[in-house]
Amino acid sequence: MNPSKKPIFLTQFLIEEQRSAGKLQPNLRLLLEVVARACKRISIAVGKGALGGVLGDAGTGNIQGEAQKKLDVISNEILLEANEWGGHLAGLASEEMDHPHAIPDQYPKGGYLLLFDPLDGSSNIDVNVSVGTIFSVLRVPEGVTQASEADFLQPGVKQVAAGYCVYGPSTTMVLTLGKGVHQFTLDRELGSFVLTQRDMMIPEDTQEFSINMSNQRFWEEPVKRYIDECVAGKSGPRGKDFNMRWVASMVADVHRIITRGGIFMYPIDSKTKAQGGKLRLLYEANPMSMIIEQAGGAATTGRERIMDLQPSKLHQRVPVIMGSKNEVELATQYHG
Ligand code: FDP
Repeated sequence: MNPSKKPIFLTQFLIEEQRSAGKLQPNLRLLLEVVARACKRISIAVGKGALGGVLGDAGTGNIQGEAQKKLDVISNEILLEANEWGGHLAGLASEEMDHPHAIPDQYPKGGYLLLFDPLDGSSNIDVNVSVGTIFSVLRVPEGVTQASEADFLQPGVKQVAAGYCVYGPSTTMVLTLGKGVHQFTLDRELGSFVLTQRDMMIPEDTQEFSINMSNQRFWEEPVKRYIDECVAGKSGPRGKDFNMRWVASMVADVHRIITRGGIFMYPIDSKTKAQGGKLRLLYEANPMSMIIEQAGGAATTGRERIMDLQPSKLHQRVPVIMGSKNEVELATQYHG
């Protein structure tokens, strides 16, 4: 951001998007503002750390059999509470809930569906490393007022907006409405998101890969080959040295890639094959794929474009390879 220029707040940015040839529907604008407000509350809760009494396990598990952290549960509740009354939604779905959350009877229903991973990177919460919120917005099928699970099963290409928030040294929100990717930074004193980068673009080439190397022995041949060649560096077939980064919060790893390029991989392996992969399609892989593609990158399962997949269940998992276009294409090509 140019400090001599007047800041553009998220509200102003969205109103301008709405005005420019009616690109952004008023109800979608309201939805995004409400999500941003909820993310500010999550950011405050995360930022308090041990002082807020919010660290540690909640003592419960989600549908995927993963232990829930207190902050997973708190973030989920913040997003539900913020969004259920506004009249812009016909349903919400979350990583932390087995089934979609119905809009309570007393509130009006709207034309959108909101899906989210309220706090991605749970293993990093207690150790003060960046975590984040990922969200995806779909249109509700025609004629539906109270959405059922089947209404959420839409391919990623149908998303009308997607975004994520990283709660790191600063809180940043990255957003796409289907035309470019824009970054906002939370001004903590003002309590407002300020536009800090318009039209983010991922470099097509990279020398940085991101994968959990401890899973190496479980990988399929194409992934082994791709990573072996990166590790071989200058003296290998790629003829250049690669660096490795693995935060283990997808939001933080993808944010780095959006900012300076790279390839992020959570491929299918023999450990996760039975469940279809590790990461969730509807509220992790799809929104991140939309953002990555809008920023000029690519996102595949190794075999197909992620956003073309027809989901078969709400908590479906998929293999993920995303980031700098030329690297994702090469890794995908190795899958034959
Ligand atoms: P987490 O389970 O801690 O929420 O969403 C799943 C995820 O984190 C991603 O954010 C992250 O990239 C990945 O899992 C980390 O997996 P590993 O524990 O295998 O490194």
